[in-house]
Amino acid sequence: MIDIHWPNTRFVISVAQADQFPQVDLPQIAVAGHSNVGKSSLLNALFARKGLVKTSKRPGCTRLLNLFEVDQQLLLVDLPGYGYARAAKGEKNQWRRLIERYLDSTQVAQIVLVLLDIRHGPKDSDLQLIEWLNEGGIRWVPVATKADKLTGNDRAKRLKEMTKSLGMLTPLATSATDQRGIADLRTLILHELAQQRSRFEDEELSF
Ligand SMILES: Nc1nc2c(ncn2[C@@H]2O[C@H](COP(=O)(O)OP(=O)(O)OP(=O)(O)O)[C@@H](O)[C@H]2O)c(=O)[nH]1
Ligand SMILES: [Mg+2]
Repeated sequence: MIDIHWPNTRFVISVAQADQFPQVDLPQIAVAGHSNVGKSSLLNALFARKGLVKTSKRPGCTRLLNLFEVDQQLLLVDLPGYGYARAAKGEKNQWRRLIERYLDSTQVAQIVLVLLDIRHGPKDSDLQLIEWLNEGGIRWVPVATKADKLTGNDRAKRLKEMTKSLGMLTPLATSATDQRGIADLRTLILHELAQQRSRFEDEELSF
């Protein structure tokens, strides 16, 4: 099992265009989801580094892909949020193209954390993303955010509903505010990476 010291994270680069992606030979975890769902906050919680990733009350804060290298072993990618109602249509398409080009760009193990607000998700745009990830054969894992906003009963009820609409996949409930689920998310990421790695090794062996 890989061991990662999460606070040993450094910001690498912000990318506005697909041709600026650096060649990085590390497994990559991308964080995707609606604008304001809590992507940047969740990354700060994961890194245990307050303020390393910029967050905002205003939706549409993250408009570039921001790349973070964790303990020289992993690349975490903060993707721009989608579904931001006030963005111009042209700009929305540009975001989508950028995200798609990023996801197409790498050959190494890649997992997308699909973030869903525990109170509302998944919306149509989330389901579209999931469909597209499935079509592209990209591994994704659902993560519910802002779990501190609900009490125990409501949380369980919402998770059950989300599980149904995701085709019986249960999201991991997390909160960047009270740290719920953050340790589990770290474990989940390491587990996924170990699985991806052995899958890659199997594929290489079969050539
Ligand atoms: N209560 C609560 N609020 C949260 C949590 N995570 C994020 N927020 C708040 O939600 C707002 C948006 O958080 P961000 O992390 O900037 O969201 P984002 O998905 O990165 O947004 P964009 O960059 O605009 O796509 C901020 O006001 C955060 O303080 C959480 O776990 N609990
Ligand atoms: Mg953000």
